[in-house]
Amino acid sequence: MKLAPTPESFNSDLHRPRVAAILGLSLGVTFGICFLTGLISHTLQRPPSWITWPARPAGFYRVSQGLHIATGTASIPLLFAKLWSVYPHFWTRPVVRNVTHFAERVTLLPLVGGSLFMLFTGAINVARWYRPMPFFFTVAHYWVAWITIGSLIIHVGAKVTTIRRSLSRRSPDLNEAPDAPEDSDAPEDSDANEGEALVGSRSQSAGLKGGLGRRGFIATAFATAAGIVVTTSGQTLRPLAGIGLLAPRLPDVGPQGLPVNRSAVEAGVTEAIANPAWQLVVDGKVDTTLRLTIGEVQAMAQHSATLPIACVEGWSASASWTGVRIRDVLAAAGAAPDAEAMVYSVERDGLYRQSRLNRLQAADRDTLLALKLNGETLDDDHGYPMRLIGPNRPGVMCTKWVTRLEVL
Ligand SMILES: Nc1nc2c(c(=O)[nH]1)N[C@H]1C(S)=C(S)[C@@H](COP(=O)(O)O)O[C@H]1N2
Ligand SMILES: [Mo]
Repeated sequence: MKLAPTPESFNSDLHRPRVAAILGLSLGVTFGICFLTGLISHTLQRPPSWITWPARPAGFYRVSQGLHIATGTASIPLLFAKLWSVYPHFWTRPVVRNVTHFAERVTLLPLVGGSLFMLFTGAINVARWYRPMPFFFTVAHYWVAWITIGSLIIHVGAKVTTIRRSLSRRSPDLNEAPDAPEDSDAPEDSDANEGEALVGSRSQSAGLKGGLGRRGFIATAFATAAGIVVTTSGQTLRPLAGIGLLAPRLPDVGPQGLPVNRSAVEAGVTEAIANPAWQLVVDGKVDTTLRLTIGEVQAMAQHSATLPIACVEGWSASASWTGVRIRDVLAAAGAAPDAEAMVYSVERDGLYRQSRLNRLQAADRDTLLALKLNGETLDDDHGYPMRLIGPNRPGVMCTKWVTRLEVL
């Protein structure tokens, strides 16, 4: 009698390489999209010197970040299903078989650890539960993403033969036991005891050959992924708001029908924005430093644009904004037409009290210092007396309670 289990002691169909390959392939797709959209979000917020993001298409960030959150969310049940499918490999002996096997095994720690870290920190950030993170979310989430994707690439490289073989329908190794060495005899087909009908229908069932257990397991993982994506997408797709059971925020709940991340009270700006002596200062590389009252800003040419606020945390909502064009304000101060600018809030601390406008964003016709939201004066919580809004701009960069533009 064996004292320790071997991968072969776990003879459930759920541990077949084909199950792992199908789940792994789906995870490859969701992780891939999540990584790329994550890079987009990161470089939009902290562009390296060689990237000047265009301001168009206006809704690009909204779609990209929506995909980021959706694929990250979908990955959670897929990852747990995949881990369940492959955990018998834990008992593989010898621990290391050859160089490829060694590379594959060594990268499992950063791969599994990194994946769990990414999905957990992403999920709690969306839920705005920051306490379990004694580190700065964006920095950690960014660097661990590289580690995770790096080990994923090595993992797929090491597994490519197994993946291809277990996915090809006609392969004689289709029913290979978990972790059976490549040249060993595959154990008997356990589908045999499932009756003629199933065996007969085998060749037609394209994706998920054989046992109902396997098929049901994969279907459950996909259904769970789809289910939580659909019930959280209400935070960005209005038609789904009605079933947004798990959506942390809904697009039309909040003052003036828009959600708020940080209220005027939380930001500690209530006194400053109620001060009748409020000024918008335009300085830096200008001909004349401007100090404009709210009335003077209101007296400038007003423009309206329908633009979304797209928060990094996945919710987004579209609204009509009215105010002055940034480019008009910069021109009035005599700034160069291709000027860049920093935008500052009256808020004293807080990570989002300032943001940068690159030359394309600053020059765009729809980049506004908005005074109105859907035709009404901005609510205090939406940035009264004025807030930055612009096309293809992450929510965190739509600075509220703007009091200064510094031309760079
Ligand atoms: N000054 C300031 N502006 C800010 C923030 C902030 O904390 N302080 N939060 C940002 C974030 S994270 C988002 S998503 C949007 C939310 O905009 P809303 O409250 O108008 O919906 O405002 C942005 N502007
Ligand atoms: Mo945000």
